[in-house]
Amino acid sequence: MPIITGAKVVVTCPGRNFVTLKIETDQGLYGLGDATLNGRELAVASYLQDHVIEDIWQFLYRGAYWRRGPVTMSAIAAVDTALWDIKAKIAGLPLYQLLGGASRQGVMVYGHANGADIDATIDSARDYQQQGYRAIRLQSGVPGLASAYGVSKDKYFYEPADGDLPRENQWSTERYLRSVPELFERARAILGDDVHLLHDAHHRLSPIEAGRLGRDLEPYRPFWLEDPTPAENQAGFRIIRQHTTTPIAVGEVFNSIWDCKQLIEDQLIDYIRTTVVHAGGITHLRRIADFAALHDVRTGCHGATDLSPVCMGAALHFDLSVPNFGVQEYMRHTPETDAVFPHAYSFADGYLHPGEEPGIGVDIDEAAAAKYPYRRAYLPVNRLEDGTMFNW
Ligand code: CS2
Ligand code: MG
Repeated sequence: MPIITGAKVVVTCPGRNFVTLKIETDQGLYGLGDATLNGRELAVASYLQDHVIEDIWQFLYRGAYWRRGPVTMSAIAAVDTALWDIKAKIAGLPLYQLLGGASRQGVMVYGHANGADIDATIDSARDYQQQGYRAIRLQSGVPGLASAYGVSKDKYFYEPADGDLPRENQWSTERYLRSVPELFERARAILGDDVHLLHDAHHRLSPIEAGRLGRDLEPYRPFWLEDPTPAENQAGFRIIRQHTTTPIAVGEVFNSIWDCKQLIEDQLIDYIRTTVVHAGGITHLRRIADFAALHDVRTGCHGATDLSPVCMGAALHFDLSVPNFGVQEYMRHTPETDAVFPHAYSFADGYLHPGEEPGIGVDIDEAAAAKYPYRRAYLPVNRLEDGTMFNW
């Protein structure tokens, strides 16, 4: 068996910041793990460089006095993913084979259609449909609001962390709740019945407002309504459930099974969005998925651009293997990012496949990474129209 000889942290910014852990062995084999935490990249880099040197998940999790939290769990995830990568490379198998083999032929992904208004959003969705996507997320600008989170200026590439200091967006729940049902009504009429339509509320609603939105969207049969309300108060989701049959997805900001225990146990959600990097790696994500399966909850891993190709590769092996897979988010990375992280995964007919290379099938070109030094970038914050700091 190869012996671990070292670990290094690569921080690079090919258009956006990524933190990657590389664990090296005495036999030239190495494993990679994504450790990117959007807007807090250097905190995880420091955690890895200064505190994490061991290789066992339980030791890292249970041995730490300050357990959980996004920084700790992203660091543990990077170690865990890199070790799975090494193990699969030693076995000479793509990682999904070590996870029990493929449960399906491909991983259904959803793309991001967005636009300044409803027409532009539907145009963008048609474009995705023509490219073969079977599931599409719809986000549109809200009439009367200058900007909206999740709506890109670029047709394909969207980067929410765009300011050296946090940008401020304006928010109006009333305007938003009026505009989304209209978007879905028109989209369903134009795009037809054979495409899954998704929407992300980005934690902007109270439970009762979310219940109303879910109910208003029911005639258009959304695949899911994501992050309707902040999930610190897990019991709040009961109110949403009492008012709508629209499926609910949550969890991109969760980092442990404890964050979703009640939501899953009480069947208050339909999709759990935790993913490899922010939820403790493959090892912990499998535990969450198994727990979810017992309660009829399916997976729907977060896959925005701040989840590096290393995370995407690992997530695809996980997705291919878990029985209760639902969908995988797929926001394409820029050509610069793809060049830093050459990968075996590929898209065809609405599905991604992780490829057959041993390990997770994603590499890092360290010389290319070195050309892009870290640049500070923050996610925006929200204020209501009267300037109140938005509370939800
Ligand atoms: C979004 C992301 O992809 C999503 O569902 O919620 O844009 C998310 O806000 C960013 O990944 C935050 O880092
Ligand atoms: Mg989201």
